[in-house]
Amino acid sequence: MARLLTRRSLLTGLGYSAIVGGTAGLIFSPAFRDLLLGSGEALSYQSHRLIGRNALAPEFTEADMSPTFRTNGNTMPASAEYQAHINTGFANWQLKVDGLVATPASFSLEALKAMPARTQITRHDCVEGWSAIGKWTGVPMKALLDRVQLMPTARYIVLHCADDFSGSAYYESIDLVDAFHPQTILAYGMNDQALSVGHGAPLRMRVERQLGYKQAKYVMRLEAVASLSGMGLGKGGFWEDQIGYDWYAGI
Ligand SMILES: Nc1nc2c(c(=O)[nH]1)N[C@H]1C(S)=C(S)[C@@H](COP(=O)(O)O)O[C@H]1N2
Ligand SMILES: [Mo]
Repeated sequence: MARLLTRRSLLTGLGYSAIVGGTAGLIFSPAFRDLLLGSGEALSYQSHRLIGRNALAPEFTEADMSPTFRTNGNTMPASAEYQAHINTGFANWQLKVDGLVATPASFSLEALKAMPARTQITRHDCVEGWSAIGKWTGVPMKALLDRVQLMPTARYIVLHCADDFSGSAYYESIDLVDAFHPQTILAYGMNDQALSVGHGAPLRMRVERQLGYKQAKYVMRLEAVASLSGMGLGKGGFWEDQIGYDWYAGI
């Protein structure tokens, strides 16, 4: 709530004309040709972009960390492939990075851990009405994208997950501003421990300026795409497809 109020006061400070002008630009920007945003969502998206591509979500101290951080959604992917990874301690697991990239690549957990890491203590906000502050450690998505080199036609990064609900795979997507944002990481550590299965082992995204359902767990593959229309039901994510949650879940 505090952050929402902050954003509102910032918007007031920027003035109405800036927002209207910005929104007109937004509607015609190529990134939105294949997405129909609700007006509240467009305002949220555009206000974040006005505040700045690299504006940071608040970070907290160890003293602020929640004593318990509950799990939500799937907590144990059912697929045989994932079960095999659990049995082998993710030793043969690899993150694929492909799609519209110059050099598709796969990264073992060890390879990801050998890359420069970022640790951040942030607040997770679930639309179902709970929040928790936790510490996340992982590799910035930017570092992976720099390795594979996006093609100029790439506009979104799709995260393919190992789990499903009744056969519909969980997936999520973000634009390139969020993909290259310094706080967007693929986390393998939580609260100074290896990421647990319940919280998305071996790898989950943290995209800190958005809500909980964007924080994809059990990430198996990053795919660079030009359009989200061919993914799932075309709305850019599992909950976006199923119940119409906003694709841009800014907080
Ligand atoms: N793959 C996958 N990612 C997911 C979910 C899920 O069910 N499957 N649930 C989402 C929702 S709604 C929330 S609030 C967070 C919960 O993360 P946690 O279990 O670490 O608390 O994960 C998000 N990412
Ligand atoms: Mo959530």
